[in-house]
Amino acid sequence: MTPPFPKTAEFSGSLYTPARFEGEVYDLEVEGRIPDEIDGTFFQVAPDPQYPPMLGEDIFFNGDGAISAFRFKNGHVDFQRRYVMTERLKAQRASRASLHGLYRNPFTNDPSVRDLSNSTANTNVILHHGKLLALKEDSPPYALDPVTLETIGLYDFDGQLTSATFTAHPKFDPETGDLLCFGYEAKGEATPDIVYYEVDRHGRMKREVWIVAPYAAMIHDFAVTENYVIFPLMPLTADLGRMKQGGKHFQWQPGLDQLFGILRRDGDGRDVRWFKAPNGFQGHTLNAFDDSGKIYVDMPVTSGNIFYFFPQADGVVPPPETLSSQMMRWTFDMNSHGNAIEVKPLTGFACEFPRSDDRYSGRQYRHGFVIAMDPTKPFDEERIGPRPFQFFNQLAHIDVTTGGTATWFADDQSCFQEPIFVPRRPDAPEGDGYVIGLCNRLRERATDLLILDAQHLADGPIATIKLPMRLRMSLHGNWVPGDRLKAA
Ligand code: V55
Ligand code: FE
Repeated sequence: MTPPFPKTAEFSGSLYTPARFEGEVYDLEVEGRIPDEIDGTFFQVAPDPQYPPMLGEDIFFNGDGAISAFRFKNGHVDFQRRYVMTERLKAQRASRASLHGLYRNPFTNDPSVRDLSNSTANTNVILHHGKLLALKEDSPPYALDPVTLETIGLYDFDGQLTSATFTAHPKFDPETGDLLCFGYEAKGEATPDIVYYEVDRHGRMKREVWIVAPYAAMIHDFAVTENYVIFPLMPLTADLGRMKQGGKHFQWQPGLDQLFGILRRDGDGRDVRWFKAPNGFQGHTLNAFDDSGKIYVDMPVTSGNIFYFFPQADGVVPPPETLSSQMMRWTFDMNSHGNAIEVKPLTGFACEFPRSDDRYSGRQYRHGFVIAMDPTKPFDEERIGPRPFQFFNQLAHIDVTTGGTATWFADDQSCFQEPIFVPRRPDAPEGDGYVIGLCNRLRERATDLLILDAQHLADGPIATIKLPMRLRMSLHGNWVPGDRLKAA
């Protein structure tokens, strides 16, 4: 018998109660109209634990990866959801119990899974070289069939992957289709080694550059421009000794700066420079570009540790309401000799899960799309309870060239998951298209997929696609145009 999940915030409420659903729904109900020109698949992944945690509690980031596919064609959407059949999920199903301990601490796992991959494959999903890759930053990718969502297995790029790990936030070069990616803790748990790779669209490794960071710490997202690679080293350090004693993989360090390691894309890594900013929490990359030796990285920053589950050494975590957060433009002057960064706000509001028009990835650009939090907007706390972790009540469009913003607030029960931007046509101007994302209705315990016109977000959805079940909070996903899947 599977016991119930714990009643903690990590496993309860409309956003975090595990969904554990696998299956298919043909032709979802739609309110409004889906434009025929939207042709392709929205793939995304949620941490969704198969079993209640072995240790009695666990964090959101440790759930088993479950992939959703929303396939758009001729104004219709078919839905499919399947777990990534990771080694750890297979072992759990065989023993009908969780066998894994703390997040990214294999020393706390059941001895029966000691030699298996620890990956949950739960953070992002991309299409590369005809394969769907489910990513977790502590491990190599898992490859899946993009049509059936069947798991093929761990993928080491046909033996070319020399790193123990692979990022969940790779980029694509918009001109070549090359996969631009990295691994940190690349020589094993808590090592300070970082490797940068470029893999062409035929799966051939074109570039491999190794560097060593000042210390082992989380590098969750990164940025690549035409000429540079930027690694944000967060003040969340890893320590092998602590892990061996059964402690957490990461610990927040209030005394450390935010570091940014910058190297030339075509160099050998010996030119790496570490820029620094005061202690804070670097978020996800909206986009980045370089121009005449200056590098511009658009990335939100929070004033302190938002990962309450990775506290500092004395156990302290700041109450979330004491933290402030903004989208920032970080400017690095490669012609300078110092290590200072110019940091200037792009928004006045807290936002995360930023997306841009991927056809402009790493290039000068204008349009950003985020989910945002406006604490002054109404929320039905009486019936829903307090706002959960990662609660965002608005969708927002940011024009990074003018600072102009447009927002859409749904109502007092709704919150958004990370959206994607889908161009209206392959040759449409930048930002002309649709913003598509999941919206959780916390009071109704329901989930809808919404489509908005990217240039008219404030008008609200042009289509609301109804799911006949509630989906759990997810992380990242991507759009794959229909012709790319056929070609695969
Ligand atoms: C993040 C998420 C992760 C992880 C490390 O959002 C960082 C940041 C879902 O797992 O393993
Ligand atoms: Fe992420």
